[in-house]
Amino acid sequence: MYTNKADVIVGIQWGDEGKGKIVDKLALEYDMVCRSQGGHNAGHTIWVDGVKYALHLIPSGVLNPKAVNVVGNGVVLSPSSIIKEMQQFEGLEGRLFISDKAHLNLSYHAQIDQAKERLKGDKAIGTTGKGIGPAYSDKINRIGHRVGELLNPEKLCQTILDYFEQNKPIFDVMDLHAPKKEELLAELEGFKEKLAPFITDTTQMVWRALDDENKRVLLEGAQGTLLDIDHGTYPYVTSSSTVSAGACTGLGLNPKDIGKVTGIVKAYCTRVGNGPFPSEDKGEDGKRLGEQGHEFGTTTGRARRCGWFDAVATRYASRLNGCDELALMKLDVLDGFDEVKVCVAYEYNGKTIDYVPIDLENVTPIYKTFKGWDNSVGARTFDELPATAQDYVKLIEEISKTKVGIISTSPEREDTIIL
Ligand code: 2SA
Ligand code: MG
Repeated sequence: MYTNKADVIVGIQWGDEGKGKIVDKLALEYDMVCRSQGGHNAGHTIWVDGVKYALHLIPSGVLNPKAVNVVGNGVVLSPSSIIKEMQQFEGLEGRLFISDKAHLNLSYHAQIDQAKERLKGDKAIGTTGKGIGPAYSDKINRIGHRVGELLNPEKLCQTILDYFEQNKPIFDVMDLHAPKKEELLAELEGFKEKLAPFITDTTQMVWRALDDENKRVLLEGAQGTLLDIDHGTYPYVTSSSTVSAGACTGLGLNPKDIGKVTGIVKAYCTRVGNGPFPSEDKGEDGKRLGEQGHEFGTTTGRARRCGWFDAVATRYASRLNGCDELALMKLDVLDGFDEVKVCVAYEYNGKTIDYVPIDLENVTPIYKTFKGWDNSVGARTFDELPATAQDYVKLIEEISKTKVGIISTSPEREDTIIL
């Protein structure tokens, strides 16, 4: 039973670890690529034969003509966003499937998200403003609407109008108004027309692919472990389970279905939005990391906060996800620094600790400093790396207690070291 397993790719930091490069490569080797959580707050850009594709909700397997792509029940789906994304591709029917149990993320969710952020002032989370939190809140609150309901727009339209009626006092505070019935109905009918051929019971599909068809299945994570709703830096997190276990509930899989777990880490750290970030460098080095690493969000274009590699947080995240190995991305961005640092422990309440406490904002990082190196860029074997860069990688393995299996030394697909 359950001999054929699904492999998982998961972000180990605060998202933007460079999952795109790994997933693009792997998507060519898998028959099915699935998303299990998040929504159009995720995003990466893929270049194929000089053509640029922006992906937010559609799994990366879309660029492999032989792969089937699944948007699982754990995702919050913005119909307008996925319809726009779909326009980049031809012949998606039979290659893209959306779970009828996924929850709808509609335009009012984004309005609520943005209004709540405004009302929070300087306590704002720094969300992407895409309605992710409100859509998941409605799901957990049992007042959400599921993708399958799009198949009956009349009924869904009425349920949404009732929802606005029932919550009117709350929406009044936020200055939000119910959509007009005719406009809402027309919009929902448009969604049905475009999306109906793709809506199905994806749980059964994934089971069939694994159990009966012996297909290779990849589960593609979005965001990162430190943004996980339970295990991240709450409340400065996203609203979904970003860890590998979340990939089970988000697709209808069981823990025995999971095969290899690859954690993606960047050779330094970044985060967008607010919240604790112990190894952040607010000085020249942080600025330089941002410039050399082109650290601007693909979804919102925001500049990312930058800092040094946090090996303590990596060990925590690796244990949470059950990582078999780490893929260490963007090592070349560290080229040219006089010194490179790794956070190896925290000082917390006067003690040295090696774990991630609940109040991460109250730790001070303890660093090991390396003399910098110049030319890791483009290395394709471990031996080609400068000696200090090799030591850097070995220290990361040692403290995070996880093997580094892949090292990326440039955005080019070939500039990758496989260990
Ligand atoms: P939200 O909009 O409710 O999910 O925002 C809550 C927090 O989560 C952060 N967040 C992200 N941080 C980095 N990258 C994100 N998406 C990546 C991208 C895609 C990826 O490149 O756009 O790596 O999978 C992402 N999505 C949400 C957000 O900044 C808030 O701190
Ligand atoms: Mg990204």
